[in-house]
Amino acid sequence: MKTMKITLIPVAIAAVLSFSAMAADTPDMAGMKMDAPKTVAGKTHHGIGVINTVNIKKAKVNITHEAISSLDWPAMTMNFKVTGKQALSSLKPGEKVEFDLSEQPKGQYVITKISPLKH
Ligand SMILES: [Cu+2]
Repeated sequence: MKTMKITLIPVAIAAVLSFSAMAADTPDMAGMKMDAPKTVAGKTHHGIGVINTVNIKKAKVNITHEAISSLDWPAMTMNFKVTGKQALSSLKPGEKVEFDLSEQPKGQYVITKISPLKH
């Protein structure tokens, strides 16, 4: 009977340890998911440009933007995907805008905020 006790106790301890490890994992993983866009990508850059075209259906805008020094980007014309519920219909070609740019995990840059440039 003594031998049974000795073998059962480590099993019980192992079961408790693995259970608490699983319980501890859940909040850690949730925290990692939340932090990922901030640490891996997700840095916000600020740009100024002029709207060329607005594609509301695809949530895309074509912008000729000024140089963005935080990205080491020269001035250029390019398409951007716009995330979130932006009022794209209020943007007009030829309009000067300011926008926030965020790097997504796949290295794509999306506009997270865009509005007419206030003088
Ligand atoms: Cu560009």
